[in-house]
Amino acid sequence: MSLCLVTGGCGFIGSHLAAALRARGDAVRVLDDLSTGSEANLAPGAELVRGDVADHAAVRAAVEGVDGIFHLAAIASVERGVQDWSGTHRANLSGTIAVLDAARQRRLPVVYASSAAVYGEQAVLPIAEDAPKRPLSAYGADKLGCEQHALVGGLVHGIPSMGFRFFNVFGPRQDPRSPYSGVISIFCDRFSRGEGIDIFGDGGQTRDFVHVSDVVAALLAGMARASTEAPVLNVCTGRATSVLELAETIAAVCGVPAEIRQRPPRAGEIRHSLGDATRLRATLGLGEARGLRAGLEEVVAWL
Ligand code: NAD
Ligand code: UD2
Repeated sequence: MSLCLVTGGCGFIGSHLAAALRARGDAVRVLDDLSTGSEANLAPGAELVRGDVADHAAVRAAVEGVDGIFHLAAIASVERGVQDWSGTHRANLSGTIAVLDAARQRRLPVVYASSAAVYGEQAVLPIAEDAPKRPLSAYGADKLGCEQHALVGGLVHGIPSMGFRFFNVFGPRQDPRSPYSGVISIFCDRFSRGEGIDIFGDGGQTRDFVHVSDVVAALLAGMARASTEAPVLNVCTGRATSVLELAETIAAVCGVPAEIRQRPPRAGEIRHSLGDATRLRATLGLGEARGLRAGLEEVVAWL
């Protein structure tokens, strides 16, 4: 049994990870400022340290006695990076540097969340890890910065790491009431309450929606593969779904007509995002990702 630190462990993905770690018998310490996460999400038996991941003293104290770090704390929204450039930078990039800095003395392995947002718009789909990185948002630029600092951490300080570029993650416990939340949680919430939804643009934009259980499987497997070469893998399904198709499927799951209002497109919005999962599966030995429809039914049942 080991002790793992999970930053952002009261959030959507972090809470599922913490629960999986507890279920396999690990001790878990969570560092979270509860800004978007909630104490109700804390995995049973996990210890909560309330603090800011960009506060070096708080992070240094939180890593005491731990065997490995899963770093998920961030302001997880492209839109919030548009509204609050400096504030999101502090949490998303300075927070990651604080984690790496705290890991360096004992060379603790760090598994951390990057994002498909590092790729920006790509001409060639699906997107493999070696594709050029052209972030179109502050959020994507900071996530790319996390990857570069992890590389420096390996080269200069001998810190083993593994980064994961999550595509669009969905599942239970993704907060549906925040305007910055993921599209699936918003659409499921609105349709299940008999309300209409807003689609930004024509709805022809596509995303690769990956279930949180597949993300947790990758994170768990990634800890054993952390290395000073700072590898980074996509976490995706290799299946594209348009936002319009998604809305119609969720309406069908909820048994309501799809009432859709078309809104102007979001500024700087990526049109198509589809990941290549070949390297993920080959490196970590993971199977086929979970299907979208079954995952949507689970989210609607959870609400
Ligand atoms: P979330 O908002 O549910 O969870 C983030 C957690 O971090 C919350 O509990 C929040 O309170 C905490 N937090 C935020 N700022 C903090 C700070 N300064 N100090 C301490 N704690 C802080 O988001 P999520 O969807 O679970 O995202 C987890 C990670 O995965 C993030 O790094 C995010 O950027 C990344 N990611 C998410 C997605 C997705 O589709 N959800 C996709 C790509 C990458
Ligand atoms: C980006 C990242 C993702 C993750 C996430 C964190 C890409 C391709 N993906 O997701 O990896 O880091 O940011 O926030 O960079 N939409 C509507 N109506 C709504 C809400 C959303 O039409 O009410 C559309 C939105 O315009 C977009 C799609 O749904 O085309 C997905 O939006 P999102 O906010 O769930 O995530 P996205 O793609 O910005």
